[in-house]
Amino acid sequence: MTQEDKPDPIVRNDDENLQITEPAEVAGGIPAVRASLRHARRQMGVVRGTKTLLRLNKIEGFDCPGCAWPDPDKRAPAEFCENGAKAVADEATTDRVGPEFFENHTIDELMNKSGRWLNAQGRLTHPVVRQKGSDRYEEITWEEAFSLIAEELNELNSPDEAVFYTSGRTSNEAAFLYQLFAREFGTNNLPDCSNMCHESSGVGLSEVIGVGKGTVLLEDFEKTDAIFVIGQNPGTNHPRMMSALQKAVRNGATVVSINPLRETGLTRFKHPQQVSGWVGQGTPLSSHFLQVRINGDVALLKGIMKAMLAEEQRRPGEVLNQKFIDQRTEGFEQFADDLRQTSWDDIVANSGIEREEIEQAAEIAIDADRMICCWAMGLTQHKNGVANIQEVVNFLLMGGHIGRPGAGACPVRGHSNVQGDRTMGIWDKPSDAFLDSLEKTFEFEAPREHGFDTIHAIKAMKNGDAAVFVGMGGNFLSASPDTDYTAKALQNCRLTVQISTKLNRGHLVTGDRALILPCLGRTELDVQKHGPQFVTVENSMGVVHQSRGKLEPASPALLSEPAIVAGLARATLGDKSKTPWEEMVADYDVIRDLIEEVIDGFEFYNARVRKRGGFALPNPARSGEFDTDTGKAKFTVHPIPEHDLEDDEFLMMTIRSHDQFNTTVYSDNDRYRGIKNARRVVMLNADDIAEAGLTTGQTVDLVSTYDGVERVAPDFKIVPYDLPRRSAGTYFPEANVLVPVDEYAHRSHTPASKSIVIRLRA
Ligand SMILES: Nc1nc2c(c(=O)[nH]1)N[C@H]1C(S)=C(S)[C@@H](COP(=O)(O)OP(=O)(O)OC[C@H]3O[C@@H](n4cnc5c(=O)[nH]c(N)nc54)[C@H](O)[C@@H]3O)O[C@H]1N2
Ligand SMILES: Nc1nc2c(c(=O)[nH]1)N[C@H]1C(S)=C(S)[C@@H](COP(=O)(O)OP(=O)(O)OC[C@H]3O[C@@H](n4cnc5c(=O)[nH]c(N)nc54)[C@H](O)[C@@H]3O)O[C@H]1N2
Ligand SMILES: [Mo]
Repeated sequence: MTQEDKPDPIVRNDDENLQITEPAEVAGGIPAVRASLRHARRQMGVVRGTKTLLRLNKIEGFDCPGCAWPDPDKRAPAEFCENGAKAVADEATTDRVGPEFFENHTIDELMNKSGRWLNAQGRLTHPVVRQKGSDRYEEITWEEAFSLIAEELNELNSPDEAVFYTSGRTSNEAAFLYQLFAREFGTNNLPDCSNMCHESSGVGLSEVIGVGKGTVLLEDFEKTDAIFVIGQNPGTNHPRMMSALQKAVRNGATVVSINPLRETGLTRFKHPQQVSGWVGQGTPLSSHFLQVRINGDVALLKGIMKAMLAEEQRRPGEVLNQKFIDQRTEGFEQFADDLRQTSWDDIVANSGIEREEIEQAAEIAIDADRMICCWAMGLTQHKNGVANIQEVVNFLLMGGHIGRPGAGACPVRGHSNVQGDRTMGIWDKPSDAFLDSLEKTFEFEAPREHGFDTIHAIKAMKNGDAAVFVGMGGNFLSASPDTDYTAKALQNCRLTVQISTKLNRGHLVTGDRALILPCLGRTELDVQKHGPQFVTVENSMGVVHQSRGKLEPASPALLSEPAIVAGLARATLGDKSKTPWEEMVADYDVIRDLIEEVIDGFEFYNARVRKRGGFALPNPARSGEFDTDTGKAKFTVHPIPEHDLEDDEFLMMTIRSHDQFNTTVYSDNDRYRGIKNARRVVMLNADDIAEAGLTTGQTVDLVSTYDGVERVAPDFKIVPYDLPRRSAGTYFPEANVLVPVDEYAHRSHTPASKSIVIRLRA
């Protein structure tokens, strides 16, 4: 295929045959156990499958690549969940994609296969290259691969024409080396998946509480009285969180869920690893479900807080934590004034929730001595993503719920080490203190100018301001917004390099030259010169611990991620670099010693991480210290976002099904939502379907016309679903073509993939 024939980058599925049944009422239980075992057997065979699942998240085993939820200290015999098991089975599969696969398939041919098919072909085994003008990938040695990349990098006009992307599965050790290489090369262009994920949480929290991370530990769930779960679908995406919620409920806590969808896990849950979870009705979890409109959370939270303020007037001293507000925060008066001026009409209209229901939710918050708020992508992926997070903080601050046991902010991270990668310096906006420290340890001059985040990396490649793309894991093409635009951006590059475990669509839309460098996964034994190595990761609650792979590597030709980075660095930087790349790879303890030198909080890293359960990083807000410019936590004021939809417009959120991990699709089923054999579907309220004269199962094109540009996602089938009027739900990544590259959150630049205005074209 030549560069002139722009391939269609839309994710096409195999033949679909939509079936609709009732959504499941209970999450977990026997169906979840059966689904995990079935998946493991299919990918790995009976023995390897069972052994692998038993090593998952054990103190001596590997960290589950499924999500970043922490592990309890007293683990169940097998602390795994259905979807963690799927993620592991997907990596530990016995199928292989070797050089002969690429001899037999041109890139054009592969473009006609679905993302699901590509992933199902198995693990990548050898480095391969696509030479300029060639229609396929062919085998290349590691040495040749490294010198090809070095040559391209060194020919750039400026180091800032290179982009080094990271997805969140990369270990602390690999991430630290990767950012060091990028900075010794001379750029801060280190975009990561977090830019598309919890960046709004990081920016929002840093501004108002002085730390960009959550402030709770797992044990806080046992001590809390109320948990608000906002814009998150833990039954599918963080199933291990369900055990923590179940325990909290048994201890008397109330769970309130705020979501446009009545997600299965949030109503009832059966613990798949407890006998009591195999029978009976399951634990009722969320008695309070607020079916908010898409992006109606600011309005709703303002409503809850307005009700609290009114109640404080009726019962002075009984609702707010006035002492905390006076001593530890600022901006309360302005904040309270704004709430008083906000009308109930606006609140009800924009949240879609009646005043009475809002007041009931306020009662729960008032009654709670200790309260936790959890959230995920339903809050971060809006234009006002940062405001959403800061409204959650306002809500917590009213009751003094930050900095004491059983209470706090809990952004639930996605990728298993996305938080650790950031701690290690994978960041386009590093602080001067971090760079100073890096320079001192490694004796080089670090670039100071901030780099590209994901959105700006895409634009730079599209405009010719960047020409080499390196992806440390992930699927940049399909995960990014505006698939067609991003495809053109990648095709504009001179070189695209993907360091990967599995084949994905991102390997097919390339620069002039392209490389796939296959690496070891979490599950695999990593033996270096000084013997078997382990890596370390940081979970969603700031606890750093070991992960040790045990399986035979998928191919003897695989290198570990740290070894790949070191190879790249030596080839590119030569003797200019004084960094001991080879020694660091020979023994990862050396990497950890150097991390300890550069980054605060890692004192005695090697010793402490060898202790059972690892160690928690310092977090000032968790201990009641607010590291802001004034030393106080800040109340902030935000307008209610309004979406003035035309009569034929809908507000669309792009979400995950029960059977995918981000861009990796395991099957076309969404068991909990009762949607089968189809992913090109659009969920709509039944009354909206009737009013528009459409029918169930009818095929329509989805169209977005942001900024006058028409973006079309063709052939989506209509599914009636219980969601608010004028809302639409589609799956990520099928609907990413509709997300405009310029539609992103203020300040955090997170793509607004949960609030895209669309029309349906029959
Ligand atoms: N099995 C599995 N596990 C995963 C992943 C996976 O793909 N599969 N991905 C991982 C990653 S990287 C991440 S970031 C997390 C993602 O975890 P989630 O954030 O749970 O994932 P999404 O499917 O994007 O779901 C967002 C939820 O927000 C709701 N929502 C959408 N818009 C709004 C809104 O405006 N307001 C409110 N209140 N709710 C809204 C949706 O209905 C949905 O329930 O999961 C991680 N874990
Ligand atoms: N419309 C829309 N877009 C979204 C989202 C959404 O909700 N809606 N969610 C966003 C979010 S929250 C995220 S986090 C991003 C995810 O974006 P990414 O992290 O870029 O995407 P993934 O699908 O997780 O990446 C999967 C690929 O990673 C590789 N891989 C897996 N394990 C390893 C490993 O151990 N090492 C290496 N080197 N490679 C590995 C495999 O080759 C696999 O094909 O997508 C974002 N995009
Ligand atoms: Mo994510």
